[in-house]
Amino acid sequence: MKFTKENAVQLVLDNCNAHQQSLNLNLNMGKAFAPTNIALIKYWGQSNQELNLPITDSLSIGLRSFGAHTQIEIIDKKDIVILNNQPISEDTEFYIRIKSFLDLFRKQFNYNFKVQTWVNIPIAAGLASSACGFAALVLALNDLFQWGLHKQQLSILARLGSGSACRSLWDGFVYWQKGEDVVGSDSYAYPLEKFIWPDLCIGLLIVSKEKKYISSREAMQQTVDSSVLYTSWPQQVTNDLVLIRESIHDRNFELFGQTIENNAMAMHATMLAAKPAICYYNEHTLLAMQKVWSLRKQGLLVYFTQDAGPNLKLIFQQSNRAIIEENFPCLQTVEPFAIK
Ligand code: 2P0
Repeated sequence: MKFTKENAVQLVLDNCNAHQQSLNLNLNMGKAFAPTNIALIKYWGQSNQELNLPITDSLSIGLRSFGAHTQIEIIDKKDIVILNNQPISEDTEFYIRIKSFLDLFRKQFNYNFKVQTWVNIPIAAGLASSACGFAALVLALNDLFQWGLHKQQLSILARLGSGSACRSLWDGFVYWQKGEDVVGSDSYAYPLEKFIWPDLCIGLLIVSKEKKYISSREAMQQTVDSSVLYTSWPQQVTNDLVLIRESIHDRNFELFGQTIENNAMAMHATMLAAKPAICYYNEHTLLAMQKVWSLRKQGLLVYFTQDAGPNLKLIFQQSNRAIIEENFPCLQTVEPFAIK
């Protein structure tokens, strides 16, 4: 019998006795914030599409001030979804995705919900808005029903909404272990709390706010199924995870930047070799990359990473912030480890 998302939800909730705890509804309203995350060593390719199980481990960084605030209430009639104060129509992909996710919980909790989310990043522009969105939704459900679930379990639930959402429950460096269990009970993320890097800066370089032309989910599958370069990807990730851990441990910024940039380029190379090719760059992306390379040639330590969209995230240290912002006037800089 196929193990479904519903089975996976039931497994998590049964283990924590959530049915009983749900009798303590939190005044019919749950609230939460989840930061978006940027993958430094990417997740690209699934071993199980139903459960969003990844082929490799991955490592990300939480963006603290950028993310999703979500509020969830129980209502009488059908689900209402509101994004940034705009009601979302029922025939949109966005509404259907949220509703389908809520359906996973209706076997245990047969309610309808009003979900309001405020996201302060461009939607669907490769800045992981679905990651923080699903993470915030799961946290808000946990608050509403007072499940008291451990973050590990919440990470599993968030993964069922969107793979990278399982990493969006923490600030700082976060590691998603792919796990070995075929039903995903050990495929969750956890924070690398010991490691902080106070002068690390991430600059969001938005070159386009357009919706991506192919979803990450489809693009991943197309790459796994048809790209001859994909066979080398798991080994690339294994090597890069060793390098990035070493660089974080030693605060070796050059190794850190090189590893991240190379990992992103290698991921996009696997996509370019897919049939048909998947290309998330546009001309502005390439110009920005060339500018980064040219600045590096001049001795400035700046690197980039790119996800499933044309935007770049620049990586640099606080000491170079002013000069980098001068070179990229529209850059939005985040300091993931600055003291709150
Ligand atoms: C990541 N990405 O590790 C990789 C790197 C994009 C490139 O996870 O289900 O947001 O489409 O929301 O998890 C993007 O995919 O997938 C992703 P969907 P998800 O962050």
